[in-house]
Parts: sequence; structure tokens; C-alpha cells
Amino acid sequence: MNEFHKEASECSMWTEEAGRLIEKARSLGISLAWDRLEKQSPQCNICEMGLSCAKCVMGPCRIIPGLDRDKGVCGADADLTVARNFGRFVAGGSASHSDHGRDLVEVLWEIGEGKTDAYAVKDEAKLFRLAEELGLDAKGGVQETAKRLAERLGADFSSFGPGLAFLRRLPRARLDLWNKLGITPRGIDREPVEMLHRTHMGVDCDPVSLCLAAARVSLSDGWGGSMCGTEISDIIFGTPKPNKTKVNLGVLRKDQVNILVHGHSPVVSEMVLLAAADPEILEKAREAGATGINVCGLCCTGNELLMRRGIPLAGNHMMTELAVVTGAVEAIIADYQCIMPSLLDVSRCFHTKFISTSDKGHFPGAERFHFTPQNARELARQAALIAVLAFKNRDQSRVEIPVEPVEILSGFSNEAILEALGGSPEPLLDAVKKGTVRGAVGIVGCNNPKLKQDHHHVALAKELIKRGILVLVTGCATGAMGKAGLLVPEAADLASPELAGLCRALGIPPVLHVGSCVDNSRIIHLCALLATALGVDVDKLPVAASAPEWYSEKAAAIGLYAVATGVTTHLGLPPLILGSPIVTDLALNGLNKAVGAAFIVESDPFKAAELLDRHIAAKRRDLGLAAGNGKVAA
Ligand code: XCC
Ligand code: SF4
Repeated sequence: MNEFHKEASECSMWTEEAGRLIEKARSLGISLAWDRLEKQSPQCNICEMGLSCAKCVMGPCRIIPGLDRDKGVCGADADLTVARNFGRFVAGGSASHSDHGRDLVEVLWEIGEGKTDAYAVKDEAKLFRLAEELGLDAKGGVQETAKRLAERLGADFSSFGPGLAFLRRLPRARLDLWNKLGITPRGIDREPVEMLHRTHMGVDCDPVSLCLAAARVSLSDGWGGSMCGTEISDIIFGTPKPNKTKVNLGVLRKDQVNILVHGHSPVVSEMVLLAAADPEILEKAREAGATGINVCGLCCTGNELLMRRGIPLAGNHMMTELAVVTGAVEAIIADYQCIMPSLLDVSRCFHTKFISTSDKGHFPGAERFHFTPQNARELARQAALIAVLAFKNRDQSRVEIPVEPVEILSGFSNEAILEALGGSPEPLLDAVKKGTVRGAVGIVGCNNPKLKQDHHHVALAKELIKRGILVLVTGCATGAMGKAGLLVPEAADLASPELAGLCRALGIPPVLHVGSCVDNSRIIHLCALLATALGVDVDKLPVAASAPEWYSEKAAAIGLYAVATGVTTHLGLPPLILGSPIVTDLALNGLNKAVGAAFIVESDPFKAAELLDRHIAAKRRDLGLAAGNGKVAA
């Protein structure tokens, strides 16, 4: 055991499930993210501060104020360098979500054109509802309306469209504020592209202007690309409704062909589900000695299937390598984002086949299937067959499934939440006004090997519900909450008496799973609905967001669009901005003046809960609402 492992296990850095498989990996000489983090440590302090720049070959430069290296060759100082880096960071995250959203718009368009028999509109009511909401002619048939909607949303990606369709969901005051600040997003593709331009040497040299532009980029994601992803996925694959399912590696089956779908887009994984239910392929699985085919999810693809189909979630970000280490996985079918390149190395140590499905995501050594709406059905069959054949090579003596699965309730789309509460925002608002629900916090995002696994998510959620604050959860935070038993109605026992009473009356958990990371758009939409019903701007609501264990560019984009929408956001780790006094002050304070919300950085989840509680208490006071029940911050 090396020093890092020793230290980590002494402070139980991992969940029990992970710990056992880490032992196994170590005995097999398999390197995991934690091992590589150790080898990378100590990490570069200058990069950590956001002070290194490699945007041109007069550099690369490291800005070290005080060491007579306070400017890069071009003259960029610490503030400018940090702002340029941060702008590109946010652009990377926004582009990822939005390009995912585009894939859904394209599939809807193909449905409208009658060019695919693999996909169809599942939620026709939502298709027509959305078309009407966006002011489109919704009097035609399904196909015609699908095409019209796809073309309308497709136009939002361009610079010359009529303006982002979903902005109409915002309270007028928020839109006026954005217009005044010049941060209303103009085109989903335009904003990240413009950020690449602005941050080229010698374009935007004002750190404040760059930060505002970063906010505009993030809004093109939250109110653009991500919202397209969510809404169109609902139309094509069905709007989620509460459903019972299971999480953790215990969902893998010793007696079945296990297929893990990994990545973010539901476009491929939904076809894999169909293929796994195909009688011919099931027959082949039986011939190979398996009793069936078990499709489970990882990361956000997993969240998509969990929400809509009740497909079990095998694990979140930091469990992906370990899922393969169980030795029970026949195939990983991956689309894009958050798929560690190391998964190929780990797969090679077992009989596991790695299948890549997106033309955007190439993994050298993988079986490569480039899915399109035309070939999706057939390719999904072929991929499932590869998994079935791999089952014959499984060595059952190497299989270790370390835990029993845990039950969860998933599927809380806004439609489902509002329906559970009587069909409109009013009952939820009444509960907030009375203080039965003191407020709400969206806990979102990733895991990070730098932090004690899942602990920050779970500790924060428990503290919040105890204080009468409803929690909404998305992305990789979901696996953590599920494993901790927080996603079942019985978790009401851990909530304040009033919140518990409401949960029991409705049969819902105090921590509601609302989807994948693009589905954070559901949360901002819900905030906008509540603010509008209350006749205030979003920043007046007793709500907040938190990404306690975040790692990715996408998480930074989500945090920034939440803040720019008016939702104060807690981060468990600071972004790479601390080298700039101007950018740091803007993030922690200045944004409050500009958009009525800002970031809170706090690594201790208990302290974070206290800060979020105080924030919510202050918002309630400002609205003239009683403090509400639950443990109330002083
Ligand atoms: Fe990735 Fe979405 Fe983060 Fe998980 S939560 S590690 S971004 S998979 Ni989106
Ligand atoms: Fe250095 Fe400026 Fe080039 Fe960055 S853009 S590498 S700071 S010269």
C-alpha cells in the first residue's frame, strides 16, 4: 500500500463498495484515477491559480506576480490571464452541453422529415404543448409539428435566429437585467465561438468584460443547448414520471450479460435498450450461458435512462473504472463526455469490450460504431451481440460484485413534481410561503478524486433536508444520494418534521432526482415558473444550487448560468481563478450586485449547509415570509 492509499483508506476516502474494488485493482496492478492523481501531485500551483497561459507561441507564459513575472510576453497580467482562461473553460462546458442538445434537435428534425424509423415522438402532448408555448403553428400532425419545432430550435443555434426561444420562460425583470448588462445570449453556437475569439491574444483585454461574456456563454447553454437537450429528449423518449429502480454496482448480474451505457446522450442508449430486449439477441445470450441481458447506466447517460425507463444506475463518475474491475461487464457502450480514456486500459485487463458510438468521441482501440438516426437500430443490435459473445469469455472466478443494490425513486421531471403537488406551481409556492418547505437547493454534478468520495454530496443533502430545505439532485450527485438511501420516501425520516410531513403525504423523498446534467435546465425552468407565479425575479426566491464535488468544464458552465439566472451557487472546490483578485472578487461578491447572486466556495459540507441555510433564511426575510421550520440558521 503506498502512502496515498494508506492515507486515503485511513480517512475512509472511499465508500465501502469502492474500497473493496480498489483493493482488487491494486492486486491486479491496475491504475485508477486516484493512483494517477497521486502521481500528478503536487499539481502545478500556477495552473491551479489560473495563471498559466499557452494561447500563443510567444509563450507559454506563467504569470507570477511579485516575482518580477507579473505579465506574459504580450503584456497580459494576472487578472486578464485568469479571465481569459476562465472564459475558455466555461465555453468548453457550454459547447459540450449545447452540442449534445443539437444532437437531439437533429433527431427530432429527422423524425419530422420521416428519415428515421428508429426514433419517433413518444410524448405527443409535450410536443404540441411546447410548440404552442414557443408560438409555433401546432395545428398540423405530429410529424409536421416535430419538424417545425426542430427548425425553430435549430435556428437558436445560429447567430441570425429570432433569439433564443426559451428566454420567454424568464420573468421580464431578469430579461431586462440581462439586456442592461448585455449578457442576453444571442445564439447557442455564437457565444462559445465568440468567447474563443475574445480570448485570442489582443482582443478583449478587460477581465470584467470577459467575465460578463462568460456569463452570456453559460446562459446560451442553460437557456439554450441544455434546455433543448432536456425538452426534446422528453418529447422523443418520454417525459419522466416517478419510477422505482436501483443503484450501485450491485445492479450488475452474475448470471446475465451486463452492458453498461456511458456518456450523456439518450440517443444511443435508448436503442441499446431495444436491442437488449430483442428475442433473437436474448436467445443468443441464453446460448452463451447467460439468463438474460442486463443494461445498466453510468454517469449522465445512466441518469437519462434512470429518469425515463427506471434502468438501474451502476455508478457515477468515480465508479466507472471500478465497474469494469468487477469483472462482470461484457461491454461498455459509450457516447461522449466524462468517459475516462483509462477505461480502455481497464477493459483490456478483463474480457470487457469497449464500444464507442459517436463520431465526436474516438477511443483508440475501441470497437467503433458511428451511430446515426438511420443506422441506430442495426448498430445497437450489433453492439449488443458483441456483448453477448464477450460473455463466453467471462471468467466467473474473477467476478466480484461487492454490494447489494439500493432502491431509489427517480423520474421527477417538473411535470411530475407539479403533478404530484396538484398540477400547478401554487401548492409548492404555498408550502414555501408557509415554511413547510423553507426553500430548495439543487445539488448537481460530478465526483472528484481529490475529495472523500460521495461524502460532500450526502452530508450536504442530509444537513439541508434536516433544515426543511428540499433538495433536487442531478448528474453524478444522484448515485451518491441513492447509495446513501436519500432517494426513497423513507428518507423523510431524516427531514425536518414539516418537510417530512409533506413528503409522507405525497409519497416522495425529500431529495428528488430530476435528471442528468442537461436537466439542470429543469431546475432553472422551475425557478422561473415559481418566480413568475410569485411576481418576483428569480434572485428573490429562497433557493440555491451546489456542486460539492465538481470537476468538469460543464459544471462551471452550469454554476455560472445558475448564478446569472439569479441562483446563488456553492462550489466545494474553487474554480481555477484564485490568481486574479478582480475575477475572484467578482465571483464571490461583485456578481451579487450585477445579477443578484454569486458563488460561495466552501469545502466543508457542514459549513456549506450553514451558509446556504443563511442565504435561504435571508431570502425568506426579504420576501416577508416567516422563518419556517427546521433548524434555522441564526
Ligand atoms: Fe460528468 Fe454528466 Fe460531472 Fe458526472 S456530473 S462527472 S460532468 S457525468 Ni454531469
Ligand atoms: Fe503569453 Fe500572452 Fe501568448 Fe498567453 S497570449 S502565451 S500570456 S504571450
